[in-house]
Amino acid sequence: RTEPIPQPPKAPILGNLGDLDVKFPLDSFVNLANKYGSIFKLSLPGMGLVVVSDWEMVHEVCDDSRFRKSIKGDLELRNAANDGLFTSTGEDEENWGVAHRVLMSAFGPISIRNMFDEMHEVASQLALKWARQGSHEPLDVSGDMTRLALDTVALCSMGFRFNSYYRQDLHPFVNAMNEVLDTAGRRANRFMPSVFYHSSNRKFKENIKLLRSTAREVVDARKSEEVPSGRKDLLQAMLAGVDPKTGRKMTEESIIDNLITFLVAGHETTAATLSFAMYNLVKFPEVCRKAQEEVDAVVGKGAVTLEHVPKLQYLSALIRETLRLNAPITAFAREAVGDQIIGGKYLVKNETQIVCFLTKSQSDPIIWGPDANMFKPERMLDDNFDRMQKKYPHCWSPFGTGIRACIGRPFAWQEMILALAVLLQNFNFVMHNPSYTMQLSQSLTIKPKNFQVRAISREDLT
Ligand code: MNH
Repeated sequence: RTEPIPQPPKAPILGNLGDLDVKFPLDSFVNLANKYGSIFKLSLPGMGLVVVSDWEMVHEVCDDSRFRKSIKGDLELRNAANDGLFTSTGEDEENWGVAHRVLMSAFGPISIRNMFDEMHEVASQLALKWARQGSHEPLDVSGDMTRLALDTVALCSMGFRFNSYYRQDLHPFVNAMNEVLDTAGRRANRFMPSVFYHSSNRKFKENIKLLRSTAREVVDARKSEEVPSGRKDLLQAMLAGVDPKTGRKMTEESIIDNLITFLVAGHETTAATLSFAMYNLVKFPEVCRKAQEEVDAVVGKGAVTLEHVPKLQYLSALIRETLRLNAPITAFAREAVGDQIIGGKYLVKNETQIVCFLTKSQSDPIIWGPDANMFKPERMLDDNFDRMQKKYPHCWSPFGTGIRACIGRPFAWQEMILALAVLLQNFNFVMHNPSYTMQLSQSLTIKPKNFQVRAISREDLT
């Protein structure tokens, strides 16, 4: 026997559109989950949506034999990145498989370690900028973390320098990318015939053209190097790699799709996580003190090195806890493969989109206890973390799940630990406006809005 999935009352034609604030959907989803429980459905023009938000249901929907990633929500972004890793439908597209297998080792531990020096260089640029602002100047955390993440991913993946800390305006590529992301987000929420959006459509296409031509120039320049640079980056791996399964190499189009994908998938997510981590550090002085003690003990006064990274375990726990409570990608989407019954009694039809809502599921009190909503890095120290992951698989899944999980996780991890270590080593931080309460902006990810700190140098910069 099945039961109907709870659903708010529907309006004619628009269905449940009125239940969503399309500019800032996160609050609407939290409110709906609080009201309707751990599973509810919405009918929107042209699509239906099931939202699950406790551990048990999320865990069930992560079963790759009954469900798969859905890209229904990313179709607009697919205009820019085509069948690149993030926006591909998956194993049914040959380019996904070839790119996945070629890139798995390029994103593996050895390659990531080779990127340490370039990551360090960008982190040092940030520290230098903040030192030069002096201790009275309010610093725009999300903005400067975005510069860090963008410059890092462009430099490490293809040797391209945006030099975001050395310019007032944004690099034209970055502008175009932001506009594409913004437009893609808004287009996904459009329910009027497309003729209403003519001029924005033209701009959208022009921006995508600029993204592709810039990426193509980088690829061409690499291919025609007179003196080989010897770089061992992601671009190099994509140009040289042969897929062991098909014997195929990645096509030039697929390489361009994936370069754009890395920039898009690799910058906002990492920048948002670092911004939330900074917020948690200034909000919880005790946590900040422990983190700083660890950095002082492990790193001391010299430069942060590769060897320090795995030893900074409290920092790791702090980032994990940040990703639990402030997952920058607030949900990932799955779809049923064939009709499925979930929760023992709810029927979801073939290809129905099911959204795993991390903002709620990762603070499920059944898993995390009565203090589930509190920020406590201690619960994320290695032993605890491993035990929780084993006992409740998917209870912490800010990087997605299964074969379509984030390929950039080790990259992001090294980059984030390094950046926080450099910052904590060099500065004490205070909230610029002590009465600031967290506000969020939402696009592909959520990020703190108008969050400013002041950075007081601990000593001369190392
Ligand atoms: Mn990342 C997929 C989160 C950093 C490149 N990433 C995903 C997914 C999540 C995610 C969630 C799965 C989305 C889905 O199921 O629809 N990613 C993150 C977070 C961070 C992050 C929280 C940082 C913190 N990601 C990065 C970085 C890169 C990157 C850095 C690249 C340099 N991510 C990807 C790619 C995919 C992905 C590529 C798609 C992989 C695939 O489907 O094959």
